[in-house]
Amino acid sequence: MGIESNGAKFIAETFKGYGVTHVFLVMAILRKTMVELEKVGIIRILTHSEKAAAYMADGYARISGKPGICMAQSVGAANLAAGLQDPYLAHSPVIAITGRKKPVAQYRNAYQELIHGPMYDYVTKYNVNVDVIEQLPLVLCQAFREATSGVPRPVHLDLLGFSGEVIEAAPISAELVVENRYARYPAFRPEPEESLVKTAADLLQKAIRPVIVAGGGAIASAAGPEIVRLAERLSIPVATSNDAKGIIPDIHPLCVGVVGSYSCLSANQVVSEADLVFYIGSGTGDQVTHNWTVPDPRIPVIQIDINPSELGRSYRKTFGLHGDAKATLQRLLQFIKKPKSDTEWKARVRQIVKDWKDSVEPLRSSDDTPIRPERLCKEITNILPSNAVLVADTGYSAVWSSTMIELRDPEQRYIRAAGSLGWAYPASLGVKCAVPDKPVVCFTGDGAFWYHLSELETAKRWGIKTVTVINNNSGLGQSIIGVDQAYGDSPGRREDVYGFETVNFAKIAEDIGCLGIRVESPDLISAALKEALASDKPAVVDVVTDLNCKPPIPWSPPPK
Ligand SMILES: Cc1ncc(C[n+]2csc(CCOP(=O)(O)OP(=O)(O)O)c2C)c(N)n1
Repeated sequence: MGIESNGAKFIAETFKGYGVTHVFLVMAILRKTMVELEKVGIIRILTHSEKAAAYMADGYARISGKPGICMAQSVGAANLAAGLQDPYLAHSPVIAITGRKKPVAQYRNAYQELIHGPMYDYVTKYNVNVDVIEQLPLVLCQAFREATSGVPRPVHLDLLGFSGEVIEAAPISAELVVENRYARYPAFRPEPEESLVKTAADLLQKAIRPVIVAGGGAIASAAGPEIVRLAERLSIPVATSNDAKGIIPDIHPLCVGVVGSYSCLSANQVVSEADLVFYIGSGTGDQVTHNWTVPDPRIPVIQIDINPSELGRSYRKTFGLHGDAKATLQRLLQFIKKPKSDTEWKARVRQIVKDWKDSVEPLRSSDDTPIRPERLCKEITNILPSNAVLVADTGYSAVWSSTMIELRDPEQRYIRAAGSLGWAYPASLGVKCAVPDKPVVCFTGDGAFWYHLSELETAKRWGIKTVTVINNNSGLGQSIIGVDQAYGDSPGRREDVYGFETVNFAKIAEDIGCLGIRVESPDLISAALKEALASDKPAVVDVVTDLNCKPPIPWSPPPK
């Protein structure tokens, strides 16, 4: 990079150096940089809203571990910030770039602009203004460093000029520096002291009824093989948070399913019966613990986390190991001397899982119309390619997909919204951009899909060939229980606050130039999914389901 360079070229070359392949944006932002990005072969995905751009960058980041980049001009900054909530909660390395008006426009009713900083404070770990070109080389590298090291999370750069034009036009002579370590997470794999790892291994070997709860941190660390090895050596059952679903195949004899509030009965029961819980990269928040009832707060815990502040945050009897999950488990495995097989605990766990699976099988095999979501999930299980990425929305979409779809192959991945309704469809497009050779299937409700329906056009324009399965019950199914409770016996138009028109999303998809298939009978689901997966267009499989189907209330331990 020589004297000739400017901010636009510098940004494009830096992105290229860090391995960025796509950026997601709404114009007008960094227009000169757009020209330079094209020159270096980075694809610029124009979206229909800033929030969708952030979600696409998030999906891209979660599947690849590489920072996902999204951008918006000054007036789009608030929309973009809203889209950072989910990646913040999910520990995803998104780099958000906005423009901000020059000082001459400030403090005198600048058109279209609020102060950006505070809007980003709570959804980023690094939130800075870039006022002069001399800052650019440092903050760009720092953005990648912050996003990928320690706990990955979004960062925000606010460049001078409402579209960042001041920074991109400025001459710069700084040398281009690319630190490959920060091109993807985990940038570092720290390990705890050996004596602590040894003690943890002793505790695990002495426990009679241990259980592993793997969380999103275990996925980020790619610790699946180590978790399975440890589980098999000591016959420890493995439950996962929703984020870690798939880290052990659902059909593995030691897998007990997803634990917490969006959970399998078997997982909650097994974790409640354990005498030691081993949290691996899990935040022990209200969802994964079902409001800290599963397990009981008095239970002894071992916990591995890359962030030392997490160790013991919710369980007071925690033996903490500060480190990367994979590296720490590799160490710990060296101290497991005597394998345990065929324990009573393992037999008990197998029985619990069998009972649960037997109890849901009639619903998974139901021939009812409108179609039951459980049946839809069974059909997806049977069709899902062995290297597929399943991207799920929040609410019942997360419950159905994480409890009723089985991931049977260790190659399959599951990614779900950290809670923002509507996240999954644009996120799945970002996932596909990052892993174009893998089949990507999005599982969403119609309420969620409505949010970013317009991105079907983006998918068509760029040939982003995903399969979107819509559990279309013409309403916000998960909202019904709460509304019914609020109404009680009193009459009224309760559907006003959860019901929608009946809409055929397959028709809309077809109009936009995608493949659309409407399915109203359970025996046609399988053929529709196959056709969608084989199609050379982005596909929507619009499955008409029953608004009144509810997943079971999560299992809670009986009061002591
Ligand atoms: C941004 C946002 N707003 C509201 C909610 C609350 N919420 C969670 S699930 C849900 C209903 C989802 O409806 P749909 O996607 O159609 O799926 P269904 O429950 O019908 O299966 C709502 C309103 C949320 N999680 N996120």
